[in-house]
Amino acid sequence: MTKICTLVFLLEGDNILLAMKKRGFGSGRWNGVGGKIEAGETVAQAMIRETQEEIMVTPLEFSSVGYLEFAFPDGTTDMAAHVYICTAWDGEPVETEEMAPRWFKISDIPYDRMWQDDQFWLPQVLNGKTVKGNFVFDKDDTMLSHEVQEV
Ligand code: 8OG
Repeated sequence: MTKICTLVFLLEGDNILLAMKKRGFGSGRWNGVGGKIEAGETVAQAMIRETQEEIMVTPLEFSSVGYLEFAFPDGTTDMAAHVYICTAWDGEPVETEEMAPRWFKISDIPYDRMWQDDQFWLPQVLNGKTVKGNFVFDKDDTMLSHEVQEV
């Protein structure tokens, strides 16, 4: 069984919003905002709901920029993420129990404190490309292989 999620990055000029995940899967890493798509939701509805829940912002203008699969053959559940870029929203990002948001310069993205796969696809996405990716991880969340295609 694969847990299908959303993942969105707010962009404003040369800046990208990342959020520190404070608890659960992926905690201690900077990432976009998102989570599991619930039954009965479209992907976009799930992306909007998760963004409201995690940083109290409502995405207004956004585009779909990728689909990523994360396999954990030795470990827990496989994951997949529909990736979005958001360029207009309602509200100001605020910290919640789940995430602490912070703006970064796109030139200073802290890839060493993010999931290891992000350096292989986020630069393309920020250059306007749409990507498909497949990544394999071990049980300690170390990336074993990566495959990224522009589509
Ligand atoms: O519901 P939960 O917070 O556990 O959802 C996990 C979030 O983490 C979801 O937005 C998808 C995202 N995610 C992974 N793996 C990876 C990854 O390797 N890189 C990035 N950037 N995000 C990931 O599940």
